[in-house]
Amino acid sequence: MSKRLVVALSGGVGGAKLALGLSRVLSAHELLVVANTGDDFEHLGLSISPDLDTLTYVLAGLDNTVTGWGRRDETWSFMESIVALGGDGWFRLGDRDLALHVERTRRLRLGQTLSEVTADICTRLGIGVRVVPMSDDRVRTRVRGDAGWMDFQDYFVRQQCRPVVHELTFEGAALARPQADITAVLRSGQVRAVIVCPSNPIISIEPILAIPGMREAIKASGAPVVAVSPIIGGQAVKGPTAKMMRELGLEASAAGVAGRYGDLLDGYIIDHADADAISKIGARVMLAKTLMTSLHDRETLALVTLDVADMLALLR
Ligand code: FO1
Repeated sequence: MSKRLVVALSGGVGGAKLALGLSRVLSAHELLVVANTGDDFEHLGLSISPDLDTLTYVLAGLDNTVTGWGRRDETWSFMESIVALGGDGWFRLGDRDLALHVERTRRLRLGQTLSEVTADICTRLGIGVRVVPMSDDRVRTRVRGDAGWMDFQDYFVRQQCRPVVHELTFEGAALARPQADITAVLRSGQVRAVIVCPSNPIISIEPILAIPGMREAIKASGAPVVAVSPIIGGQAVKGPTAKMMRELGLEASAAGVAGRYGDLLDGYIIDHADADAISKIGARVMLAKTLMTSLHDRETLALVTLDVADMLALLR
């Protein structure tokens, strides 16, 4: 039985870069991308799934490479008008991006699952790779600051990550079930590797792992689990990862991230800048260029993750 399937766990911007690299070095049917949905929220009456959308746009080549989220070649007439009418303008929805949220909201209200809506949108955008939400059940990341609990996007976008984070919770995770394709693939006996993309471990990867049965299913798959550190030289490539980890009393370093994943990891890929961290990491460590600025970087790092997984499989 050939072990060809690769499962990638991803949040938004950083993870999507490696997901794109994997999609370009694997056949479409070999890759299943699992998206965090803890960032999802209802806004302006719309059901918005930011990490699913970032992954979709990146895999479709429609992403805004400057912001890392939303679509390129956008216009903003809707936002101008909604603000003029007294609506919220802090979460920027481009006119083309808006269509996706309106159409997803309509279909969800008809009773379709988030998986069904996502699969059809990916097909229509010409994406061959499978992109699935971590669960079709509702999970919402909430953040506790000095002023109390906040919804994730309020903290992340409206308040631009300024509040000091004391605690996080993934509301609904305890009752959520892993999305059906994830369970099926992990049980197939055909998984070559599980890749933890370089997303924020706290807000993008841990919601996925918080779903009952998810960690167990990953470990039971028999596939090597390889993560790429989202922190290079003590700094997150983008976003509040280091700040959040420090505020939560965690070590904001490549080794600190590995510590968060614990015994889940078989392999861990860190940047040459963090070579001193090797002695503090339990998993087998590979040094690589983990900063992805070009498409070639994305593909090269994707190949490194697969080579590390294949090597670990041989050592088993
Ligand atoms: N992030 C921002 O910092 N500002 C925004 O106005 C914003 C709008 C937005 C619209 C659609 C979408 O899919 C994502 C958007 N994001 C925005 C990013 C989003 O908040 C984050 O990517 C994730 O939630 C965290 O990874």
